[in-house]
Amino acid sequence: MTVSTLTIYGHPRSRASRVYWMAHELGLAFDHVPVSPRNGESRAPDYLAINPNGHVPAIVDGDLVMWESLAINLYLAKKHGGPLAPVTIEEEALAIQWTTWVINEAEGSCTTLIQVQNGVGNHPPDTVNKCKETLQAPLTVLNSTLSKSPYLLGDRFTVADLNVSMSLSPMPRTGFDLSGYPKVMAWLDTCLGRPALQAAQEMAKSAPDT
Ligand SMILES: N[C@@H](CCC(=O)N[C@@H](CS)C(=O)NCC(=O)O)C(=O)O
Repeated sequence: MTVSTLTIYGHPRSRASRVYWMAHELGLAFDHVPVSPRNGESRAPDYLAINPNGHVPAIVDGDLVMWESLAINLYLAKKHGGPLAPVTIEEEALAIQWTTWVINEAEGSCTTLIQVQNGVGNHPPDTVNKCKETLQAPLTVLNSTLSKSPYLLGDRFTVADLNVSMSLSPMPRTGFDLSGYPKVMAWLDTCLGRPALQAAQEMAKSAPDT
């Protein structure tokens, strides 16, 4: 394990799981400070001093205080290198492209589908159909890309795959039929089956529900 000054604030059953996954991929030692998004902890003044948005995750890494899960992952990949990190400026550009793409094109609809599924929020009756319709175009783009190479940047799993697959990870639980996107289905299985994600999910099993 690499000696690290990294502290991750969050709850393993939240978007913090994206950062825990990355830390495990990189073999980083880190301190985990539990901050729940569900019981007011993420809105407490001492946590707002770290992330004024009141969301988890956030990290402190040496002098750097940072929030936004997918940006944190891009930072950690760049800092620690290894196979997940972009090697060239072009790869870095594409990792940023795919990360911003998933946030803008797919994550919102995916999150809404999961909220409807869990009975969270007040969504109009046609919400599910609208979200499913919205997701078709980005899934077509993703499927087409994955028809040309096994991973988003080519032959190896990188931070781009981690960020995009984790953002799309709720999809199978929403009842969305992915069979029309076979490359996406197979790639999601591969990405979400990685041992480092399993390790991050072990943390979730022992975390309190609040
Ligand atoms: N775009 C942010 C979103 C963070 C976010 O919304 N986190 C949720 C938990 S998954 C949260 O903290 N909710 C509690 C709140 O907003 O009070 C990221 O990816 O880090």
